[in-house]
Amino acid sequence: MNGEAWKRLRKTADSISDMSIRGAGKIARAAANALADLARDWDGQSPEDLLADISKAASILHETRPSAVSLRNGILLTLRDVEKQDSIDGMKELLMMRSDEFISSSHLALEKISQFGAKRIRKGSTVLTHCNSSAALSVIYQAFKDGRVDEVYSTESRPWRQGHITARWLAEREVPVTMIVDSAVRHFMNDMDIVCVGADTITANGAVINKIGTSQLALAAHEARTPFIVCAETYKFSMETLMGSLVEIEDRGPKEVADPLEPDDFPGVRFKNPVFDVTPPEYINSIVTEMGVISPYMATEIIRGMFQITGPISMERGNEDHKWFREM
Ligand code: RUB
Repeated sequence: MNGEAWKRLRKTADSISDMSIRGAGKIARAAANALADLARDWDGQSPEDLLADISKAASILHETRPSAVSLRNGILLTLRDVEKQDSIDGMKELLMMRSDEFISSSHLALEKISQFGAKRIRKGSTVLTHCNSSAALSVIYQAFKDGRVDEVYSTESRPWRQGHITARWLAEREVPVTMIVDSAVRHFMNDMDIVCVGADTITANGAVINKIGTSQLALAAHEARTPFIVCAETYKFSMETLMGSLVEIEDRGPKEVADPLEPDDFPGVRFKNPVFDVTPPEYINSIVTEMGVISPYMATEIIRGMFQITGPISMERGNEDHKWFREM
């Protein structure tokens, strides 16, 4: 098997692990691309070997951020029906086609989300955003170009400070932007006209899992009666939650919290660093997807459509999708 192709795949996996590639959409597209790249150069002998290598590659990529539903869905959509092909060429072609489809449909989704979401922002608005979401920024920037946004407030987004990326990105495009620390959110909420954030995962009951601190923004927005909208492509909706699974929250360890010191500089101190939190649907006005602007309570409809589930969902369906992933 082509060693260079494996090296490239592991490099993508490392870039996702160390956050050089981050954000739900970007990691999903990177994984889809890495799988296609591996398939293109695969030079083994049997379809069984190809399937085994695809499954190994899928597991390596999935392990990088195992709780990221976008990553899982990006992989599953890329691999859909590949095992049903009876030749190596057939499998490779289908996988590469699915990968292209996933990547281009995910770009198109962002374009549609920007158009739909911008209309939810009234002229003269000050918008608050959190972390660094391509989907939320696509909406905010479209609204700015349409003359609807006067100013954006961007939280710093500790511990990793993705808010710095957001603030710079907006400033480069001449969008007036103010950065605040996360704990200043309630202090400023009455000055905001709308809160606009992205999502890592959306569950079957309409809860949104996004960067830690998102639920505090939602709570403060709810108290101030400020609309709170979430911008997310449909592949961020989780099928597993329809079958009862709970979404695991990633903990990235003490280093990011202790920063700039080392965890060892705090003798006797324990650290917790959950990097996502859960915002319940009652605090969310709408979710802007490429399928339209929906109520969070419509999440099941999106999940059924995306995974082509008609009628009752079977447990086999969940097991079927698990087949690609194994302990690495
Ligand atoms: C990023 C984050 C983003 C969502 C959506 O977290 O929480 O809001 O991933 O991003 P991290 P996008 O930096 O830990 O990946 O809209 O770009 O998919």
